[in-house]
Amino acid sequence: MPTLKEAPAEATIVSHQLMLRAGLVTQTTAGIYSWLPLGLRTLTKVAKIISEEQEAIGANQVLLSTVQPAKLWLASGRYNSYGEEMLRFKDRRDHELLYGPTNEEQVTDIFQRFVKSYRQLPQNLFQIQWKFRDEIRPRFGVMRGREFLMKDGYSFDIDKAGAERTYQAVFGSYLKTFRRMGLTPIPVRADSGAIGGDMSHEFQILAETGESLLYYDAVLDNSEQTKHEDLTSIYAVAEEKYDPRTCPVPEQRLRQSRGIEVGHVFYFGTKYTKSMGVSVMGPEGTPIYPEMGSYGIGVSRLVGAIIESSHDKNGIIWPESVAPFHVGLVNFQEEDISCKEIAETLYGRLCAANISVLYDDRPERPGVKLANMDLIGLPWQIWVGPQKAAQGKIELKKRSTGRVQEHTSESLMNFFQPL
Ligand code: 5CA
Repeated sequence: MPTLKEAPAEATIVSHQLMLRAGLVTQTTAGIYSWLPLGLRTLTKVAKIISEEQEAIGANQVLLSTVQPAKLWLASGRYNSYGEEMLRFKDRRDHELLYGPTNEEQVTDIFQRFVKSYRQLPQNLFQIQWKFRDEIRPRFGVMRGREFLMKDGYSFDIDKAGAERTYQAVFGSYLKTFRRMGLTPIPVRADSGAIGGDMSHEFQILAETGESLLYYDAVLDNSEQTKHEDLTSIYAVAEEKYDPRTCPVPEQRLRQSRGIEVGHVFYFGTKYTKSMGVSVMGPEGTPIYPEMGSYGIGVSRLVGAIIESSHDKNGIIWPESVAPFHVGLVNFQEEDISCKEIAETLYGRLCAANISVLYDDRPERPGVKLANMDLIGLPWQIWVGPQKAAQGKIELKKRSTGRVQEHTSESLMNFFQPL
């Protein structure tokens, strides 16, 4: 847990500063990061929530290789158009390879090997895998990296109606996914850019430091109760698409804010199946081109986005669902026999109750330990100090409110494990 007192000068936004100060990541080279123990624990929790919500809509997890042969992209026609963002290289046999920036071609190729009939449709596959995009301006830490972790999903349906149903199912799962991380997602109608296609939404998290400027209907600020069908159509667009003359939202209800794009969904029909010549036998005995969509979530970017939306001047405030540990146990006086006894007994009991605990028994000053605990932002802190210990008491602090309560070991265990 290599925490830092000061943020390195290169970090200009709060999430980047806090990720470095709390020792979540460390930079390898421009736009490329290594994940340290605390950061990896949160990244893993974010990935797990995403996987659970994908599985809940019937998608199956796979893990495709990061390296792809150029020939797949020559087949779709994207090898030349994708440009300098693609990291290309040759192996010792002079074969052209690339590090995947996205995987539409590769997944379509795999689909073709195993799916031959419309009876095997629909198929929905997803993975959580590293991507490389040689961004011109990598910045803001993991927010716009060159190497980054993405959840990418790909669906194949028999017809347009089926593809639209899948698109809607993924749309709904994204709302749930982001809400489980304590975020309020704003679905924004979008262009499909390099992925191509007919229908597309971005999922944006409001934040002052976001790279996109959004115009949206104020009802989206409290969209928790709004039905998902309405959310696909309530007005929200990025700056490039905003036109005051055609904007349907009355001025007093129009909001303007910056946002971080944490997800992006695309429906693009037969774009890849046609260009790559991938068909299946249809119900009429003639081949049909399956209708596709692809669906991305910025997994590593989300860690930054969550911090951007949940912190204070002292540090990160993790939502419980993604916190690296549930509780931080601070022993103020590691040499004091009764403090040590209380802290270690509690540690054992909490672990046995399946509550994840970070036990700080370093020989540091109490002030340093408390500042560190606030910085790393675990939802709960348990303080064990000699004065309270003499009365059989310990203290419990809730990071999000700052409120401190006195407890006995028994009442504390009941608090965390009410059964
Ligand atoms: N093939 C589609 C969907 S699977 C695709 O690649 N979509 S994407 O380009 O929009 O990327 C999906 C998500 O990855 C984005 O919404 C964003 O959250 C994240 N992302 C994209 N580029 C970066 C980057 N340079 N650094 C961190 N995250 C990124």
